[in-house]
Amino acid sequence: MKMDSRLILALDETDVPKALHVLDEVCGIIDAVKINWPLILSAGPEIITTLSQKADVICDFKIADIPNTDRLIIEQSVKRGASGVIVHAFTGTDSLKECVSAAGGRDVFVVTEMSHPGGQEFTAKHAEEFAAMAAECGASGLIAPATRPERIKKIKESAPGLLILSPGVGAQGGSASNAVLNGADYVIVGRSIYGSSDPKDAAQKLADEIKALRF
Ligand code: O7M
Repeated sequence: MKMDSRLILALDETDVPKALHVLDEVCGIIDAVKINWPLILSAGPEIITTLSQKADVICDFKIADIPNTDRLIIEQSVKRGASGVIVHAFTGTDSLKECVSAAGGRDVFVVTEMSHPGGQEFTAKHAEEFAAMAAECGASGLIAPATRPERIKKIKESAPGLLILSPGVGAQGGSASNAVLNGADYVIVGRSIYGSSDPKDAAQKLADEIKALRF
């Protein structure tokens, strides 16, 4: 994945023509597009291939299963054009190692502490362990919460070599600047871009905000 604007679009728009329009508007600005079940269930899995012709696609299936099932999901995602996948960590080392192996060099990003309030109930208690395990298993990066930027710093300390992708900017109350200043390499932004009346302008403003911090 390129590292230019450091902005990843979370395209959770379920109106498929609108989703395609949003991506066309912002694909010159973003570094990648992340897709999740809302768009896949609306558009069908072919959307992975369609979008991969316009941008790097990260399949956010938050995979969390036994190693064999994890492998089957990742193989199907890669076959359709995913350049990265997102997986949960709580399934343990064997599952995570299998995910990295199945991805065959594509990026595997591992969820640590989730950005919503409920993320503090369980995931926060194990986030540093998840991060260290992800590093040990050969993952490319971690998902850490822009809603609690001080936690990004802590999580990064547990796995210094891994990229940090940080969701929770905008609609969930987090700020792109605070996330990046606390160690995020990329921010993941959904509704503040695809829900905007001018997605291109919204994305450009975020990209400019991040660029102004450098470095
Ligand atoms: O900017 P939003 O709030 O509209 O969208 C945020 C996206 O990031 C959305 O696709 C969520 O599913 C995802 N996300 C979180 O919001 N919080 C998390 O802790 C983790 C993710 C995520 O991307 O996990 C990989």
